[in-house]
Amino acid sequence: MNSVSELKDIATQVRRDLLRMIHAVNSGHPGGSLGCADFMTCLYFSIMEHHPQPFNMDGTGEDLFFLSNGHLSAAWYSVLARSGYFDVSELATFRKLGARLQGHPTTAEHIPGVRVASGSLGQGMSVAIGAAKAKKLNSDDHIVYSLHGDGELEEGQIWEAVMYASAKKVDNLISVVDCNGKQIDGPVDEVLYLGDLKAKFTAFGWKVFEMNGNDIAEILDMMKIAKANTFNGMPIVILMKTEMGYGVDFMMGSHKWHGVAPNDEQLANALAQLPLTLGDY
Ligand SMILES: Cc1ncc(C[n+]2csc(CCOP(=O)(O)OP(=O)(O)O)c2C)c(N)n1
Ligand SMILES: [Mg+2]
Repeated sequence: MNSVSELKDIATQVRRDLLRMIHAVNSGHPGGSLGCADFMTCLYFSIMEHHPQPFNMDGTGEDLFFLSNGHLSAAWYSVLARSGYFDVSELATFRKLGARLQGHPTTAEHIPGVRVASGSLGQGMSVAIGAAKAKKLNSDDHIVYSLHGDGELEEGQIWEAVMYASAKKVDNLISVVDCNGKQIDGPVDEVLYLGDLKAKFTAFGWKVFEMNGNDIAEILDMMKIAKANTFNGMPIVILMKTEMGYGVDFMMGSHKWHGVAPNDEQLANALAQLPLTLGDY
């Protein structure tokens, strides 16, 4: 169990990693990745019971995580490497031809930690529900987590999955929505207003929690509460408020950094705001 200050240091290193990875190939998605770095760090370094080595594709006997908003791959790969799934030096191959660390995660490359391809938005909740149901059928008493973008909730498949999960009492599932209010083309409210998400999920029969996803202590507290509410007949969703680009002042507050790489000068400026903690890859 890592302390809040240790988790903060890891999240800072994850932010450095993902910015350097994206900068090196001049492509990727820094905004959402920076916003969700705290949550992913908490998940892999404190919340989940998981076994990086040897990696077991079946995931039997451990908690599972599915990244449905697969464009946040840079943050996820960093967290996977830093938590022991593969060597951190491999982060230098991000998005390169033939590399295992593709821009959107795939399974064909057999990268440890990745159990399903993602990037085509809307599919990950259905996947997570399937995995959660499989755990129940196998009497495997573990939890399945999934992460989704708020823009991603505009996909119809999400709402079919939401409806299914409560009707079938999939209560070993904790889905988290990255509520950064932004998506590729602008503010979510302007692209397609989602309305009152808390009321919607509640109406669909889910237990709803809210938290600030850029406050590590709050993430730990709320995830503990969410966990305590599993196996209670209802699926759980956490509406996680984050800031796109969190941790780098000039990347915050706009959707502009959804999918744009920093140039040399911007990288240097960003890294100056994120002190080295664990050592760069
Ligand atoms: C099915 C599908 N449609 C469109 C896209 C293109 N796309 C990639 S990211 C994105 C925006 C998603 O918004 P959000 O989930 O809020 O992610 P954020 O911008 O906050 O990282 C879109 C439309 C996609 N990846 N998959
Ligand atoms: Mg968003």
